[in-house]
Amino acid sequence: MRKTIKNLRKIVAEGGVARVMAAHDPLSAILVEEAGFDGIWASGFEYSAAMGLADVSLVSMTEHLTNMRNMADRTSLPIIADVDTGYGNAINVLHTVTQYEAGGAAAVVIEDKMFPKVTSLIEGGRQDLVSIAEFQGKIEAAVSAREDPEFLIIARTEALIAGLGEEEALARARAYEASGADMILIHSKQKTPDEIESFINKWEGNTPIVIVPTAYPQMTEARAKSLNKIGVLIYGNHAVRAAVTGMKQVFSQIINDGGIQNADREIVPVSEIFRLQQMEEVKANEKRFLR
Ligand code: SPV
Ligand code: MG
Repeated sequence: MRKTIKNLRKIVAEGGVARVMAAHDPLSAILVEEAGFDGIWASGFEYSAAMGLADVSLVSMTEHLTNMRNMADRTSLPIIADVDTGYGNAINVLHTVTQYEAGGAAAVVIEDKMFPKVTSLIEGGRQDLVSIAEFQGKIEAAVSAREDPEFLIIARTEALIAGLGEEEALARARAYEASGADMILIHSKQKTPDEIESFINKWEGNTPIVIVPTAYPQMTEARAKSLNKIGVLIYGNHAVRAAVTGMKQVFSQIINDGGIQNADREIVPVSEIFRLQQMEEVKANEKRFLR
């Protein structure tokens, strides 16, 4: 497994809650690292959005993997790769896990939706899940495909998203833990943390819980920690939303001002982009090697 400056398993084993921020390209991944997060979420939603596409299994495994690999090349934080359904059945999962581990990920999240999937937070989305037995086969395939036992297999149940209720969510989580998942991601689109807190309070398994509190922002890190069972908190789409916010603001200012005279003062200087591109290193290498 690729060497990283933080270790998600260790943070969780020591009773911490790992804070993981979404990224959609290597530049946003670099900014995640510089900000001080514990890991990078190679989000399918963010990458789809960056491609101008809906998050409904339109981007291929190869595209998402290449983007994740580029992030791994440019950063040193652990990357949790969002591999959606694993891009097909358990046979596809074998290949997916092998490729993402070799590509530099520290973990994969595989969800129990049917391929092709529909993004979770959309109102009235078609949310079809595979059977518990089929998904257990996929988790077992993921566990058997990893080379390094430290590589994390995170099983994600969409039972609450699909409106199947807490009993079904708990039954699925228990079954996925029994199949060898290292952590369980439970997702909810309720506007308050109640649904997730109720699930977590009833969870009696040993595997830590992962949440993505996009829909219920009242779930602060302190509140997550107080529940005692959450190991990883994923900020699922805040990089792409911040990017859209920033670009909209600056683009409209330039249109309204008829030029860049005001916007120029409000955005980072070009020198900051040079720094992120490590131009100093390029210059040093030029001095050293160009003859
Ligand atoms: C993603 O970021 O791609 C996720 C989280 O899977 S969500 O979009 O909320 O389903
Ligand atoms: Mg996703």
